[in-house]
Amino acid sequence: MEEKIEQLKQEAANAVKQAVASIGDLNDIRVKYLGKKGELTTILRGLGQLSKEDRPRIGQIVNEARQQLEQLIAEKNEELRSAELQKRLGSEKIDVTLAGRRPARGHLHPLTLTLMEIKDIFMRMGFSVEEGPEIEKDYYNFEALNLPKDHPARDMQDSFYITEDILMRSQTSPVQARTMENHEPNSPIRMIAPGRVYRRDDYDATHSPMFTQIEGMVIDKGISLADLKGTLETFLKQIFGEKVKVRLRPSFFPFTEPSAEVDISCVMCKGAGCRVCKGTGWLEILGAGMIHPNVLRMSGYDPEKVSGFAFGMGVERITMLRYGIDDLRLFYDNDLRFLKQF
Ligand code: 2NM
Repeated sequence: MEEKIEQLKQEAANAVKQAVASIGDLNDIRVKYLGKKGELTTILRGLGQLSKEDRPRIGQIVNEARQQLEQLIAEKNEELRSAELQKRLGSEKIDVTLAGRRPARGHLHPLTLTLMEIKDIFMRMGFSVEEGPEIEKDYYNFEALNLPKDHPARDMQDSFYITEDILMRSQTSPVQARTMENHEPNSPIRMIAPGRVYRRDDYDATHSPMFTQIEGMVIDKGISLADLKGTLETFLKQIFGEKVKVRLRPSFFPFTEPSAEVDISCVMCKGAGCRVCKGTGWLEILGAGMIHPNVLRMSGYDPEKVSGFAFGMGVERITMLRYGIDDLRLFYDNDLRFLKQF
């Protein structure tokens, strides 16, 4: 019996020594020898069958063996735990000197950037920024702006009508008419109106059924074509650079008389002639003119007492020229490869 116990003890001790893989292995050994049905436990249970003289002696030996084994297992357990800890400390260490990871941040759309810059320039010149509805009355969109009933822009083919007298605004000029209406007759106005406008255009590289416009207007006593030219030149030199040249060509708009197209020297070739300016050296950038007497009268202003100029431009076109973008659709496609560049 003593030999059997000694043998079991040795066997268990060897198993503990070799249990290097995990704490789980060690537990298997504990169950095998010391568990409820473990080998040393079984001997302890069987003490009753031994003679009275043998019982205390064998009992003592088994208990000693159990205690020694418990001790060995506890030591090994500690050893494995500390090895595991060292291993984790080695592999999971944090480099506190490493540069932080920046969270991905969004940014403004290129059209918004251009709009903000244009607004800034005009605000520095004392202009207010006015807004109006995108769903507009035919009266403000056309009638108040001296566009007669038979004007082609008023055709269902050219504008998005919602009812007979309500449509998606085809220009931001209705905001000018509304602003005049909201002012004391003949009181001075310096304003711009940025926003979306809608036209029945096909969607291709140069046309979109929705685009962004900025129009503006100045009304006061004695406003002349010289004020128009000086103001727009000041604006264009800030947007496209001091060196840019500006010229006015005669044109026609129903709401202005006289009317002009405003060109700048080509920003790509500096006026030498290239593909973008079609060899002319000039780019059409603005429409403008002196506000038609009928337009002033319609909104309660007296063309005998005050005069004014007005202008309009496409924000997409200006953005394309500033950044060298050749396809209008890029603004609306939401392709991150494009948007990320601004
Ligand atoms: C343009 C070109 C020329 C314009 C005129 C007016 C108003 F309301 F004062 F009569 N607003 N905008 C105007 C004049 C717009 O866009 C190409």
